[in-house]
Amino acid sequence: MNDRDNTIITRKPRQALDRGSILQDAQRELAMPARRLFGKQLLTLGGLSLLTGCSLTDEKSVNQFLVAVSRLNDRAQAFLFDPHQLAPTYTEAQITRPFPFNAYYGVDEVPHVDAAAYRLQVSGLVTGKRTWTLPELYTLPHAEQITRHICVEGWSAVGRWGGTPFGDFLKRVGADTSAKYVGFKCADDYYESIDMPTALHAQTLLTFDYDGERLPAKYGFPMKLRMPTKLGYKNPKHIVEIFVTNTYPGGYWSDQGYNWFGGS
Ligand SMILES: Nc1nc2c(c(=O)[nH]1)N[C@H]1C(S)=C(S)[C@@H](COP(=O)(O)O)O[C@H]1N2
Ligand SMILES: [Mo]
Repeated sequence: MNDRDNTIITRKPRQALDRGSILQDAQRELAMPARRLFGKQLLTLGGLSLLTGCSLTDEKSVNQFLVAVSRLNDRAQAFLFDPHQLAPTYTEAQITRPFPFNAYYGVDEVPHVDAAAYRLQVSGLVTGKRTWTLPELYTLPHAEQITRHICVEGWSAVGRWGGTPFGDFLKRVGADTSAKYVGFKCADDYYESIDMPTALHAQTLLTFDYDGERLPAKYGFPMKLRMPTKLGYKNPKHIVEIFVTNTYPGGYWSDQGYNWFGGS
């Protein structure tokens, strides 16, 4: 057998093996204790889809992706994050109806936030520490997105959210955008935090609307942070406080030691 034949024979398997060994390396890295990692950021959908070779554009690729992700632990290194990578967007016809509800409790226990009494607290490393009423928030510049929400419990769905670009909001409140984290407290016992590059990502929206209507209680009234570059549980609903910090704030699921699939 000459060299040329050999090359032809091994080309495909070698590509397959490369992906396998990349995933194996990632798995090793991810299994390391969080304190040894560079930062405490969660592996992003973009990073994971690169590792798994899945495009995340339809049910089949998302399902393949979820299977691949199930082998990974839940911490990752910051280099896997590409702040310029955009998540796929969809058409109105591709919206999943009805859009699924999910929380750590049943739909009959959804918190009902009183619109008139509601105040959003903005705190931490911001020059504009203050509270916001809903009418004030509704006057902010508006953007819409139709994107896929991917839940680690094994489902994904396309939805349409409307709200204000979160990066612009952070700049408006004088956030220190060189800080590491943005944390969220919710009207239930949920809390989450995200890295600043994700907070400033072009598709990260502070949403007040779902499918052209005010966000209903089950989808997070009065607001849900929508990040198509992050898995479902990173998207806090019923937000009551937003704070900017350099101290890792954790999150409802990650603090219980759950990995990306461990929640239920
Ligand atoms: N406040 C709050 N936000 C939350 C949750 C929650 O239990 N409480 N669950 C998360 C999870 S795991 C998912 S999949 C999505 C579900 O959002 P949906 O009900 O709009 O589908 O909300 C996320 N944000
Ligand atoms: Mo989820």
